[in-house]
Amino acid sequence: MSEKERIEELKELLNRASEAYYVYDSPIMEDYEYDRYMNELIGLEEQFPEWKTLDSPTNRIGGEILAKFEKVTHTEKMMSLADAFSFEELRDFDRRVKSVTPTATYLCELKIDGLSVSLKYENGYLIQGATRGNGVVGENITHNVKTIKSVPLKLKSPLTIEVRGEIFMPKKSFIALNLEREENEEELFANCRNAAAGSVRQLDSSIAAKRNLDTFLYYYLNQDVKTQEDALNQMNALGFKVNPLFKHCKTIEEVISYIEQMGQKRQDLPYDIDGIVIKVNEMEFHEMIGETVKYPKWAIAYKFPPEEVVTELLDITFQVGRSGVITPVANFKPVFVQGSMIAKATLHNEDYIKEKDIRLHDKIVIRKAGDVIPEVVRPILSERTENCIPFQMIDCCPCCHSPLYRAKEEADYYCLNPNCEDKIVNRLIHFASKPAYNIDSLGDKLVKLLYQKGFIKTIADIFELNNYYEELILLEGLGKKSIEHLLEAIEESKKNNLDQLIFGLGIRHCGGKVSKLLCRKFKNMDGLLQATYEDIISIGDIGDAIAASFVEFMQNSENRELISKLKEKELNMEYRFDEIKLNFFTNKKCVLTGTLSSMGRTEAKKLIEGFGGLLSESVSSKTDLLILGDNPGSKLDKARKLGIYIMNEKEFLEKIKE
Ligand code: 3BA
Repeated sequence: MSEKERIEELKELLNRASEAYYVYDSPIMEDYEYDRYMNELIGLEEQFPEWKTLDSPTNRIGGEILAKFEKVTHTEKMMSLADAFSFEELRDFDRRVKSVTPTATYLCELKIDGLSVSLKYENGYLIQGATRGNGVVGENITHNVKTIKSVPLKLKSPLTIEVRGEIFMPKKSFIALNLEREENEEELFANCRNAAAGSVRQLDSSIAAKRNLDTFLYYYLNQDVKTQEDALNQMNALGFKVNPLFKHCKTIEEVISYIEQMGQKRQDLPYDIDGIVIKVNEMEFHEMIGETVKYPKWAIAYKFPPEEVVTELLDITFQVGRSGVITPVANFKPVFVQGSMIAKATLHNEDYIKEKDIRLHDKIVIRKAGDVIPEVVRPILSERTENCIPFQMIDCCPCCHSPLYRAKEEADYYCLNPNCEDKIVNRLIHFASKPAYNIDSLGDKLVKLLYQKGFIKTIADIFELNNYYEELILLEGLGKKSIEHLLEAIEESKKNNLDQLIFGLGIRHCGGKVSKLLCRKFKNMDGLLQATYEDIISIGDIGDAIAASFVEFMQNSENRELISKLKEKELNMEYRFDEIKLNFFTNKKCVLTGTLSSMGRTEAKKLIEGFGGLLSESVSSKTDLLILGDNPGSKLDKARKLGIYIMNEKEFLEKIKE
């Protein structure tokens, strides 16, 4: 056999083996065998580079590095899907479909929480992979797509076709990736989809190659297939990975029972799904039913309500907040909820636990209601045993052991000891945090370390750290570089606007919004120090409790001393009225639910406030608009009931740019 023939044989063997393993889930070759053939092929291709072809499995190793992403115009617009959040909306969809095509049936598929991709093949060879982009123009990600093991590099027949589907990261791979990133102190991915998107958007394909991405295809373009079910089967026969859990349903009630069934199964699937896609199965009906500019009217995506997961309550621990408030925390067997592994959730306070009668060792239901904070929904009473112990509130601070105090009419217990270490550390952490004084590189862990080593106790001490350079660089785990970076960041932060400082001080009831209002009114620190209760009330938007607590703080001699030290350290004490650019968001009260894929909450808030708008926490009749992120919470229902304008992320990004 010639070397050229051997190369052909090896490619064939290896491609068939990985197809069996990655697409059809039925291995035909041992790992060591695969590795041996692969090494042989690598060697031969090095010797005869002219014989390396597009379908060589060595292409999957990656290594290609782009300077930038090329744009690609899709041959046919990549549409999106209309959403439904209730079975009623599905029945409406069914009525609309049946009014046009009374004999239509439905093909239901899992809605994979990944990112859409289009794959093009010429004479059976993969020639292009592209992201959805805005539907018309996407980005060329061929170099990364080639590294995904379940994507065939060569089809079983020499066809020129396009297929579309989803790239995703399995839950296990996501968890492993985040663990690794945590060890390397890299930023964590919020969920599987962000991890997949982040991997595909790498210019260096050897990164994507290591990320263990996978695919499910569900759209076969311009082919002569009679039904969606046929399309799925044909794609699978060509070598594409197709999710096997699809179901053909004759009626919408059958669709609904499939949805309920899959809702049960969701937790046990090895990948994240966020709903079910329902499509009219008969292709001939698609054109008759038609489409809007955005989405086909023959398909709809049912979105699951926030995922609820059952786990076991192992322990209830207590946290001491910066105000001294004691928060009970549920510690449970780690579970995967909506894209991340969690092991803890707040229990709010004693009353919350007693009302729900949550007991130690209970089986409990956990939910992450769009808004990233997980909560304990309820105990499962049917699974309660004698080993489940009723909750007992503690009476001493878990940190300093001083007796706790609960005010009448209030649900919370407080530690009143001003020297309680947890209180002090959490005050410092709050000050340095992103929404407050935003000192880059002074994160929670470093604050704790600096406190434990005796470098900082008050906020003013942070601004003295530059006097201890020699000592700081000797701290374990920190180098010269990171200390220099920290000191620079602290110096830089002194220019921060005054409302950030006021918020950072951690005055009771005085959040970011109130801090801004106060600064607008009193202009500088001296104005704020002199403000009376009446002055503050006259602003209008600030209530009784806030005004009282603010004045009390500013009159306290220790606090006044702290502020004068900060003045000495030359922190900015003047409020800069940022020039406000007027646009759509000016004077609008906005609320955000769910997570945005393009930015975090803090960033969205900054943008909106930059235009003179407000981003508040909860929906009320005063809310002007709701910005809808992924995995929305109950705010969405409320906004709908109140008839509040709902804006998706795309529209938000467009309006922000105007
Ligand atoms: N089916 C996402 N769009 C989907 C082809 C249509 C469609 C989806 C789907 C429009 C999933 C919108 C973006 C897009 C390819 C357009 C699915 C899933 N069907 N099973 C009906 O699992 N996430 N997404 N992607 N074309």
